[in-house]
Amino acid sequence: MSPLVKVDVHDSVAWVTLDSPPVNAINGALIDALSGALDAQAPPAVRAIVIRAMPGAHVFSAGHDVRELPTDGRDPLTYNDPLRRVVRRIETHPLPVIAMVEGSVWGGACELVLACDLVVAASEATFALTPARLGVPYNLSGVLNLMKVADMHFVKEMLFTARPVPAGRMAAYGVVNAVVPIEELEHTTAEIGTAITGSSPLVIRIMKEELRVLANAHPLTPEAYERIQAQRREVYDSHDYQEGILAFLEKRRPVFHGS
Ligand code: YXS
Repeated sequence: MSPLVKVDVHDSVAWVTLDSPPVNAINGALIDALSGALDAQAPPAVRAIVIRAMPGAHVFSAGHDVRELPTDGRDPLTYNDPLRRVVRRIETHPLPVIAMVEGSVWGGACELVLACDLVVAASEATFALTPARLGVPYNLSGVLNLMKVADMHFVKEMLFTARPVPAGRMAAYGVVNAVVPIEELEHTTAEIGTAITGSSPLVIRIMKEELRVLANAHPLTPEAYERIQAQRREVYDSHDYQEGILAFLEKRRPVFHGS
């Protein structure tokens, strides 16, 4: 298995550990390794999957690798972008996927975590949706994925402020299933995994797919889709988009002009 991802199977639960220092930035190499690890898990040997960072991680994942965001006028979040690919892989995987979170989760990594079927977080964990801080026009399916797990006002607060939100508040809004002290994190996650392994994998597989299909059942006219895409292009063709990426790479606050 790639050194970027480690897999250990205990009691029919596959523990998939992200190990791409320093911050598990979501890039092509990490997503290829993670997708390969997910594809290798199947019943009867495995009945549930846990995605985690290395024990003691201060950063679960810093989100999309900013250095892989295009600056030549291409859409930064297209269908085949690594982040989009791994979110779909998690959503369509026949096994339940549990995100076990310690440390801070940033940007697209929040969507990766929230695409999992359950989320168990350490008390100190935080979640920050940061596209607005980087000048990145999040894409439709990404925004829908956030709306599927949280109330609209909470999603807008996270997207508009880009501030880290403590795990306890995420749980209060039903986004995180359980928040526990760091020393109980693995045990609590393992208990949930074991409870799942006692159920019919066939029934879980179809219920997971039923929920995915129903949650994605949002009619959208071609005109509405094209209008949104045109607005997104206005953003990734803008000064603000270039400035957001440059400011990050130059380790300074961005100066946005709204154009
Ligand atoms: O300077 P070196 O070479 O040591 O590298 C630094 C950072 O540049 C690098 N790094 C990243 N590289 C690529 N993509 C990233 N997302 C990223 N984040 C960090 O890691 C090295 C250590 O970072 P440093 O010195 O800042 O560490 P720290 O412990 O002080 O702070 C860790 C973070 C994660 C709090 C800090 O690095 C940070 O705020 N990173 C950016 C988090 C973020 O806004 N991510 C969103 C990425 S864009 C995305 O996910 C979507 C496209 S969207 O924006 O739409 O959601």
